Parts: sequence; C-alpha cells; structure tokens
Amino acid sequence: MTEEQGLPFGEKYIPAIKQLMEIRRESLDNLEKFWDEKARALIWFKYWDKVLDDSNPPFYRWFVGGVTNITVNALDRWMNTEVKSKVAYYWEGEPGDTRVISYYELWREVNRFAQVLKNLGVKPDDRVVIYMPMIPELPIAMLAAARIGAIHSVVFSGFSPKALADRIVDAKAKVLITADGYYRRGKVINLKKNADEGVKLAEEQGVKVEKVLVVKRSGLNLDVNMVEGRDYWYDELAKEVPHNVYVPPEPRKSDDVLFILYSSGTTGKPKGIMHSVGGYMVWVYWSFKWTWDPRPDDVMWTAADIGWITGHTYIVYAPLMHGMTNVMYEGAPDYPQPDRVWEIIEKYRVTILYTSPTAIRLFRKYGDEWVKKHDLSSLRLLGTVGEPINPDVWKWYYEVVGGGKLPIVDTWWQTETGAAMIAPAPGIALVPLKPGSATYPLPGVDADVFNDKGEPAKPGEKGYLVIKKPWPGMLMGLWGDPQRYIRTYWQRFSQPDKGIWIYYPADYAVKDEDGYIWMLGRADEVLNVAGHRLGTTEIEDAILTHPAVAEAAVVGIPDPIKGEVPLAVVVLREGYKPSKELEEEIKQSVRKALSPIAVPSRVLFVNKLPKTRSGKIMRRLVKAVATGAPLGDVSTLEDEASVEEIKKAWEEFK
Ligand code: 6R9
Repeated sequence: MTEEQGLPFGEKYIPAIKQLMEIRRESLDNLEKFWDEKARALIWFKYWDKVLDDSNPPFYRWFVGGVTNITVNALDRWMNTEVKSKVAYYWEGEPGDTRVISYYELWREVNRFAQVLKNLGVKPDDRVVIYMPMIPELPIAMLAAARIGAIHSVVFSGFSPKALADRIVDAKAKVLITADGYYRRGKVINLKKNADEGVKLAEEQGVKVEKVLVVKRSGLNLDVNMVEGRDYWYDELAKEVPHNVYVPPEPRKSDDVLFILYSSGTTGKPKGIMHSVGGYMVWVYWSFKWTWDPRPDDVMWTAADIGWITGHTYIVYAPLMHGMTNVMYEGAPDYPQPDRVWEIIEKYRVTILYTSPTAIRLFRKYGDEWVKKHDLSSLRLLGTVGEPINPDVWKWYYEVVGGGKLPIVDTWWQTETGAAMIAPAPGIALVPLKPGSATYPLPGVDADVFNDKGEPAKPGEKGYLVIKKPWPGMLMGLWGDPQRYIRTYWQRFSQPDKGIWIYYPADYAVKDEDGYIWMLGRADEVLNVAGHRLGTTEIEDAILTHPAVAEAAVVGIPDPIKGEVPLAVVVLREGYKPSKELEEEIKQSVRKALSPIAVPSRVLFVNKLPKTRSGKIMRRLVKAVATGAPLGDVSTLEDEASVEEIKKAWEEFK
C-alpha cells in the first residue's frame, strides 16, 4: 500500500487487516459453528436443529428447526431495558412537521396495528402489500405484519399504478395498506388515487384485493375516495382496539418467509426476492454491528426510502435490533433548499449518515458552501451504497462532509444479499481506506473475483464478483419462480455435477494486490473498445476528475472500426456552461486519467441523467436512444424528461 493510493488512515491501521483476516478465516473454516454462536445473540422461541441445511442447493435453508419472531428482537426485547424510553424514530415531514416516537410507543403502535390486521382477517403467510410514503406508519405496518406472521411486500410509493398492480398480482395479495397522500417537493401527492387504480388493474388480471387499509398522513386531511366494504380508515379501526392491546408474536419457523421485495431484472417482469425469518434476522444484525459499530448514543440516518432494501434493513430491522435512534425523513433531500440534508443532520445531531453516490454527487454539484453553513460535528461515520462511488466523489465526501477525519463506509450489497457484504468494518477493525474500494468482505462472506473461465482472477485482472459459500441473509429464492432463481444467480459459475455452487451477483469487480475489492458496475454494462474491455464506471470516474462535471453516464455505441466507442452524457456543476471547448477538455481529462482508448467519441450535455427511482443511472436507456433500440421497461425510471433530453442532444449531434 502506497502513499499515492491515498490511505487517509495511514500505516498504523495495517494490523487491522491482519485482525480482520483472522476472523474471516475462522468464520469460513467453521461456517456452521461460527453462525451457531452468532445466532445466539438473538432471542428464539426454540433453537435450531441444524445451522445450515445444504441438502438441496441452491435452496439453502438456515437455522432449520428454529422458531422466532423478528419483532421480539426489534421491540419486545427492549421493554425491560433503558431502551424502552429511548427515541426509535425522529420523523420529519417535508414541510417541517415532526414526530418523535420512543421504543415503547413504537411497540404499542405495532401491537395495535397488528390487532387491526388480525381483525381484518390477515393470517400467517398471507401477503400484505404495503404502498406507503415515508411516514412512521410504514415501519409500523411492516412490523405489524411480521408480528402476526404475514409476509409483507413493500412497493415504493413513487411507483405507478401499473407497477403496483404487477406486484399485487405476482404476490397474490389479499390486503393492501396505503395512505391518503404525502408531500414531495412542496406538492401533495394523492397516493390513494394511484392505489385505487393499481387495485383495479390487478383485478383485471384476476387478483382481487379484498381489503384496503388507509392510513392518514398526519396533518394532511386529504379528501379521498373510499370504496364501501373494501376500504377502511386505519384510525377508525384502531379506535376500536384497546390502546394497550398486546398481540402475541406469531411463532415463525426460521425458514418461513419474512418479506418479499420486488427488484427489477434486466428484462421481463420484476423478481420477487424472498427473505427468510431467521437467516435475514441473524445476518442483518451482525452485518450491521460490524459495519457501523453501533453505540448507545448514536443517531443513524439512512437517507433512503423504505421502499428499497436499504430502507428495509437500515431504517427498520437492523437499527431496531440494535436499539438505535433513527432519523426518518419524508421528502426530497434538497427541498426547499440544497442544504436540507445538512440542516437535518445538525438538528438531530446525526452520528451516522448513510446515503448513495448519486445523492453525494448532487450535493457536490450544489457546491461546498451549502455544507459548510452547518455544524456537522456530531457525525462519526459516513456511509455509501447503491453504485460504485467515483474516487473524486469519495474524496469530496471525505474532505467536505467529513472534514478529512471520518471513515467512509462504502458498502457493497444487493436486495438479494439482505445487508452489507463487502465493507469497511469499524465494528471489528477499521482497515486503511482506499477511495472507491469497499475494501474487504465481512466475516462469513466468501467473496472472490473470477475471470471468464470461472478461475480466480489475478490481482488487477478485471472479472466478476462471486460468493462461494452460502450466508444467512441470502435470498431464499424468487417468489413463485424457482427456475428463474437458479438461472439468474447460480447458472453462470456453478458446477452442479461436482457439487460446486457459486452465487453470481452480476457485478464486475477487481481485486488489487492488497486483496481490496473494487466494484466496477453491473456486468451488463461493459464496453469493448478495439478489443479493450472498459468498465463504464472507470470512464465515468475519469470524466469526474474534471472540475466542471457533476455526473456522467457512459455507454458503448457501435463503431465500424473499433467495434464499440464510448459515448458520454454529462451533467455540469453549478456555474458551468456547455461548450465545444469544455467537451474537448473533458476528453483530455479521460485521456490523462485513464487512457486514450477510453476517450468518448462525443460528450453530450444534459440537465439530468436517466435514473431509477433509487438513484441508479439507467445507462441502458442512453444506449437505447443512441442505437435507436426500443426503450423497453421504463417503470423504474424516475423522470421521463431525462430521456427526452438525451434524444434531443443526440439528434443535434447526429
Ligand atoms: C443495496 C442495493 C444492487 C446493485 C449491485 C451493484 C450496485 C450497490 C454498491 C454497488 C458498487 C457499492 N451496488 N452497492 N456497486 N459499490 N457500494 O443497492 O441493492 O438496489 O438491489 O442494487 O447495486 O451493482 O449489484 P439493489
């Protein structure tokens, strides 16, 4: 490890690597023993007969024979401790209204909500679709479902009625929980209207939702349409339940399904990713402990929507199992001003901020002044997730937000993996950081990088990330589609005849000489320029070294000579204007930072990149525009205007 690789934490942290390696080796050599001990940190009604049942790969089952309920570990366990009176959620609405909910109040509310669901006829294993904005009743509804053994499936509130219908139909849901509306960028969104439309579309496809439970977003008083005999106001039903009702937690088998969360695949219909009761519980508890090193006075803010896995794990289940105080925010992070995020951190004395590269790029684009206006001295860890973080963006986060003092916890994981898999682990030993690398796999995670042939890649050789051993938080499968589960995740590198099963996340990665893992983006996004394999992320990183660039998306377009050439679409930082000169400068930056081969054929300037609603750049759409291919499924697209803009820029260029 050398100086120029930029090790903000210096040589004295190198023994940490040894320590981490020892714990990892021990965990992987004795996988079942390791997890057997770890799982005992949680409360079970009955312990398991077998830690890992691997008799039917790749359908691995964890803690088989064990019986528990995750809400006991998230709530009940605190009721005779100091945590009982501690704040579970500081909630802030976009207009600035607030609610403070203690662990005791949360436990009470969950019991009440659970009783209402029971009264509506919800039974264990029933699927309850939750289509709600970021209000406290969202985690309450999830926990209430889990308490009575129902399977929740949260659908992001920004999704269209059609996307909602597809998920209701696939899950065959009987009950939908929604809300009247919410605030977004100063506007009131009538969510119930979308919910109605979704229910109608689902019915047309043969799945009839029997009951719709509607929560009032506090203070909104939206006038909504209620269908007699189908729709119920939550507050009216809750009034009929005694305030101090206690609903016994339903005993759940460890390998029962806790929740389904839909994630878009590369093609076709969304995948219903299933997580288990016991395995998910144990894994997210420990993964959280290792990555965030939770302390009693922490205030954690995971600035994500609970409609995504990041919100499930890091706003709901893991922090509650650690008795942590959380911030939950309803609205846009830059509304009404670009410093809303920094204001919230200052106000609640947030100690851990967990956000995404896309958000960090946005704040960087607005400029340092907005950050510097606020006292961020409460912060002690800065996290990132969702996409590879460009080294220049990492450095900005580190210097400007962290004052050059706070570790950046870059966490690689997926909906499928339940919680962070590769990440610096201050809860074990903080290894020296390298900007842009998520560092090492956590204990119990047998991650490696394979080449095309399925052999371990050499240091520095680009390949595919693989996970060679099962882990408790792995998905159980895809709801209703076991074959797709095998095809998507296990076909690429497994050798079933030899009993070798390798999980394939579909991400490019490279390991350096020190064994650090660098994620290079989705394996469906790679360029082959004159026989050179280039990751889109690498070129984007190079573009981002130019001070005028806020964001960049790179795709490969066909070229008669080189096979493929990079095309860049760029958003500029405040204060810069598009020009031919700037385009040349940006190309020069790529030449200098990466290689002449990687220089984009053109740089198109736009105001906005096409992104998913969870902030991932949809390079596929840029490519479709440039090649004239059909756009395909755009249900996850955040703003259609972004595609129109690229079309226009592309037409002008042609
Ligand atoms: C948690 C979440 C999963 C995909 C994953 C990868 C990308 C997530 C990353 C990262 C590089 C990181 N990804 N974290 N790439 N560095 N720290 O985002 O889940 O929405 O299922 O997306 O996100 O490509 O395969 P999900």
